[in-house]
Amino acid sequence: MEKTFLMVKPDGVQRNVIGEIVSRFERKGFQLAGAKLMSIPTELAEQHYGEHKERPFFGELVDFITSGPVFAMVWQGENVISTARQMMGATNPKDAAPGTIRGDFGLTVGKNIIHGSDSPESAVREIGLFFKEEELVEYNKNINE
Ligand code: RTP
Ligand code: MG
Repeated sequence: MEKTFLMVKPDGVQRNVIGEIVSRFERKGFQLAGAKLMSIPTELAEQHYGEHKERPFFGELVDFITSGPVFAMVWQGENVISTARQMMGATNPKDAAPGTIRGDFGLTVGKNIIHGSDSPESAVREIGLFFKEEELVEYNKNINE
């Protein structure tokens, strides 16, 4: 079953849209496999955004993502990685279509409400950074096993 890592960023938590965001993925038909409200340590933020280390906004990115609690989630389902990215909308909320999460709730690229893995490799990497195996559930496991 395909899995992705999604995270409501500190601005989304502060603006009380965790429920709204969870609800959108539930209604779409995806299954929640793990979730937790947490503060991100600086080292984890730097690892998570490692691909952007050389970018001019890296420092701001790490400061922002560690500025308050985030809601980290693992979702599963068919094509969940790319479909979740579509449901999130463009990186910059000013370009994100209405009806997408960033289009409906965000205004600026620095505070764009939600993160989502951008490829199968990123998904595996990010799920491993944020969750221990025992924090994820298996729905299809026979309970008598
Ligand atoms: P994310 O990783 O957060 O899901 O966002 P994304 O894939 O849509 O965008 P990405 O290119 O990975 O950029 C990561 C985050 O960096 C911030 N950003 N700031 N100031 C800027 O020009 C700029 N560009 C990107 C955004 O908050 C973006 O989500
Ligand atoms: Mg990204």
